[in-house]
Amino acid sequence: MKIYELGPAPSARRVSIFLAEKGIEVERQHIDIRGGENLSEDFKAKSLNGQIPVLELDDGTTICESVAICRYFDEAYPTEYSLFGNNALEKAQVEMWQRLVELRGLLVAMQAFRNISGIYQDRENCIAEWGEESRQRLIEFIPTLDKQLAVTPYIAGNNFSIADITTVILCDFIQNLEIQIDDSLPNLQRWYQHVSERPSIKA
Ligand SMILES: N[C@@H](CCC(=O)N[C@@H](CS)C(=O)NCC(=O)O)C(=O)O
Repeated sequence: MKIYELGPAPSARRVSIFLAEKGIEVERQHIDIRGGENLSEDFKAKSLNGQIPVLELDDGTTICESVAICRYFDEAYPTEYSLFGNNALEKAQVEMWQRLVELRGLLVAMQAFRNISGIYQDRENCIAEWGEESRQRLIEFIPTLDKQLAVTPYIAGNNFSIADITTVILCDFIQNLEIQIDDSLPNLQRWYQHVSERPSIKA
């Protein structure tokens, strides 16, 4: 079993934090995404979305999309406490927040960064105005997280979950967009300091 990744890239880090939380170690292979290694036919044969991270199982089966990879490990290596929720209500709340943070937060942040910086202009049409619009939508979404954390200790409720992992990744990534978690977001600030102490996230 092997994970193709670039360690500090947000989607790869999401899987790494998840694995560290579960205490699972997996062989890694570095992929030079800036240099376009993920654009090769060999890599695209492994990854349906042409991106990292990709998990390759011993029988050659490959899985892309970071949450799908986390889901595989959650099911294949069950522990007493699941980061995807532990009863019907918790599972639905984790799924709801996971989707909200991903669709309204992380993907929008990535679109903003890619389109403003033009970092991947060798492989996609970058539209600066779309990047700015995405950045603005992200700024409008972030207070939703602060509001939620005023009433629950973690993003999806009383327990740390994959929704917290996605939110940590988002909070770190928005620094690339010059968006700060400032004093206008006291609950998000408190939560961020608290979860940053977890060994999985410190690593
Ligand atoms: N939705 C995907 C996003 C994956 C993604 O955006 N990967 C980036 C690195 S964080 C990548 O491979 N970028 C290179 C490219 O798009 O060419 C996931 O969660 O796995």
